[in-house]
Amino acid sequence: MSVHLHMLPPSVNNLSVRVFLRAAGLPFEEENAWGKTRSPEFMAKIPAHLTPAIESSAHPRGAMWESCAIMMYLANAHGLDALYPKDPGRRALVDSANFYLTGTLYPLVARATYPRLGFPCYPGEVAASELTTEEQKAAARAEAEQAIAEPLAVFRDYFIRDGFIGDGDSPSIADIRLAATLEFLAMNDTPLPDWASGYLGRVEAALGAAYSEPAADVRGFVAHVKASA
Ligand SMILES: N[C@@H](CCC(=O)N[C@@H](CS)C(=O)NCC(=O)O)C(=O)O
Repeated sequence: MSVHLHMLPPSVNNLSVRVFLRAAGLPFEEENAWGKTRSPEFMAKIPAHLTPAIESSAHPRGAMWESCAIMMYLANAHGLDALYPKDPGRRALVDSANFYLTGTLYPLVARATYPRLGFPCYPGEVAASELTTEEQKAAARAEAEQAIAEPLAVFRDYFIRDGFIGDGDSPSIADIRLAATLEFLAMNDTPLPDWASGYLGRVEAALGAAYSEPAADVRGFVAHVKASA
């Protein structure tokens, strides 16, 4: 049964699931959701109006969203233990890394990069507020960029060490999620640390075209934005 993926090509949240589907070898088709996420048809299925989102007749609601949850669901449904280890300890590392990414690292990445990418920022954040000056917005963006170093070092020292997240021989869903996220750090003034470039290269080499092909959409978008800045 084929998975129908609603996705936005320049997004790293979406890149995670696009890489996962290719690495998993599952049958899928992709639909570009640009301009559609707030339509009544889309919101009837996916009320959070978020991508990545999948439609699957096997799912109790027929559709779901959240990149990490989608990867966990499909890996569970198809017994993809190499991508999502069954051993409780190794799975705990993967889950912890994914929760830490979405709860701690990604909000900083979004605050640092979305203003430059031209992506909408979340209500209540400095970049989205009409109450702050351009200087204040730029200072807040720079603060977020600086704060990324700490969670990144946690990924290096605790989760990754010299291998992959979950201590397997090949990338897990948490490596896919982190590698995709690192793609947006090219928007920052701070260069990606050498270890992180090495790690990204390791994940990409292990996944091959499953990573490189969809990553080209993000990289092309980032290059375009940087060239137009
Ligand atoms: N935590 C979510 C974030 C999803 C998200 O923010 N999706 C954005 C694109 S990056 C989106 O689809 N926005 C469309 C909208 O809000 O209408 C995940 O990891 O999947």
